[in-house]
Amino acid sequence: MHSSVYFVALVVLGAAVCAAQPRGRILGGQEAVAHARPYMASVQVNGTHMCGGTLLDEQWVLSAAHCMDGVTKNDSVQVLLGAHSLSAPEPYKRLYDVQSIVPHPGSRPDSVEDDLILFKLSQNASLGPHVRPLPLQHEDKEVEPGTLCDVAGWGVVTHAGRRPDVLQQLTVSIMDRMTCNLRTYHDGAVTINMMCAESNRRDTCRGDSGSPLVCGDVVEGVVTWGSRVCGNRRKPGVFTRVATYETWLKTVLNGNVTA
Ligand code: 5W5
Repeated sequence: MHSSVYFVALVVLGAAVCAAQPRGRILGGQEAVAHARPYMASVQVNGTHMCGGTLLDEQWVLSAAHCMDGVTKNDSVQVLLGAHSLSAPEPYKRLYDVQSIVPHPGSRPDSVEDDLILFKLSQNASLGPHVRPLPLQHEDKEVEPGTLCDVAGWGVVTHAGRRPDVLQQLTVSIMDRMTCNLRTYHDGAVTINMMCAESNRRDTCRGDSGSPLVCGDVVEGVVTWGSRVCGNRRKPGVFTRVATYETWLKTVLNGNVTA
């Protein structure tokens, strides 16, 4: 009699704990509609996914500078386009070699400032419905707090670090910078070149760096930051605001900077 009461209590407790956990996927998101984000890139080091990226035109992919931390000349850096599954053969999926890597000159391994990088593909990407660039926001205007934006990636889907095979997506709500900079949040680290999104259970995580934050039909931000607690309400997702980098981006894409 007593033991069955304990058993029922244990089951109820177990169910409550499970309901409180993100049910996988980017951390609380879901599998993306296959190829609905034809601009999505997987930046790969030695054949494995390291970061997300955005195809900007036939030759250039935007990602986060931190993605190359610790990467040396002996490592291979490639960009996967047209993919939904990282492992399955897919007709429009192709791995491109990288001809040059252009980190933002202000980026440093020990800093989150200017966390952007451009990869020039060694061949033009063949464009089509499954591989298509996405324009960047160029108007330097804040995205209103509460705006719902979309982020996708192949980053880990559990706190234990399980890697997904297929692209995951999540809708996040933009948070005002003032709240994001509170002492118990990011404590003043979020500059005007960055923006925050709510991270209560549903959040980006390891391997999502470099992925685009898409609001409406433009890229507003790039997933940044080094090590973070994922899914913690007080540690919002931080994104580099692309609009503030328009001059640098245009200079590199127009071929006026070499690497
Ligand atoms: C990253 C990374 C990685 C982050 C991917 C965000 C892997 C920083 C490289 C640059 C191991 C929370 C590493 C396995 C890190 N970075 C990249 C797969 N890639 C966060 N930083 C966050 O593959 O570490 O992602 O909140 F993802 F499949 F496991 O990001 C928003 C914890 C650690």
